[in-house]
Amino acid sequence: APYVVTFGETMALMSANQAGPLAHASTMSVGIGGSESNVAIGLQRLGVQAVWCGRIGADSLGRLVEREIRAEGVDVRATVDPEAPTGLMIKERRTPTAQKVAYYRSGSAGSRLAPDDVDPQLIADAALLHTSGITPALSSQAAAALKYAVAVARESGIPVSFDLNYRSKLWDAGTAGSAYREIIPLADIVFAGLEEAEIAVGTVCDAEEAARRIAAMGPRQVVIKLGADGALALIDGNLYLQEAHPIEAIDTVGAGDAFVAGYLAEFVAGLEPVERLLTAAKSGAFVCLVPGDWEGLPRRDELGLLAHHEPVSR
Ligand code: KDG
Repeated sequence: APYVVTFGETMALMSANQAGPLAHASTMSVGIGGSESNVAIGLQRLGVQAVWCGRIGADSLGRLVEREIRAEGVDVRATVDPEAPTGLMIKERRTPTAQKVAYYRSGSAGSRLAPDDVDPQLIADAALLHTSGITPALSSQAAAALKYAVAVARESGIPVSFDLNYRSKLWDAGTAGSAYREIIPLADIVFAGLEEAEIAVGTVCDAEEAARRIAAMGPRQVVIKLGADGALALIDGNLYLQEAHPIEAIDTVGAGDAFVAGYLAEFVAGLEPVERLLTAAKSGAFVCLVPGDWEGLPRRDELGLLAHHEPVSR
């Protein structure tokens, strides 16, 4: 059966249960989060087999990461690194509507991801390779792993998906921009928020201009994610606009990954751009409706729920 390969760092994720400064939080919830495993779980829930590769520490949080991703049906290929801890991310809900994210991941096992953690045969037999711009920001070793995986995919004729995923806490825009410009020409599908797209093209512009400039670097599918304003895509030279679902967002972290998972699930299934974007928008909306980076990701038979206004579906 066709499967999608993705890899990156997944961290343990702790979030305070109540709004307020973290210094006054008395209880926290423990979970996991990582852009690429979020996408893998999203694909899996939509019926596409996903494989996630990464590195975890030889610790309880590493077992948590592995167990949670595997519990979703994703095929987990995790290297256990005895020399580094599993990374940690902490979400602080400073006000009921404003969140802050802190990373405790420098030197983590996940950031030590290396080319050796990438199985070339696994990629050569896949339907698609999905990567994100978080990985090259983690370490030069992780950047090398990404370049190796992309090179293997290209040699094997496997489409490459790349989500720019800029994280200002990991690197600056200038460094990120040059890294993006190295990877974009090697990708078939590029996802970016407008600011991320501007970092890649090196100039302030609107979504359509950004998409055209990125497409000019090579990728035939460029999707600009605009959050509550939906998405704009340039696919094989044709322009598409997708509206976002009007929702009351509770936690927008992970919405981009959910969007990517929705798009890629339909791409792998051979569906047309309009359908890819529709499922992407629905999937993104679902994740915003509940706390957590990925927990709200929809199963295929739940996609219609967004249109329901009845509180109970029987
Ligand atoms: O897109 C959501 C991710 O950002 C989150 O789950 C954690 O991978 C993560 C990161 O590096 O921020």
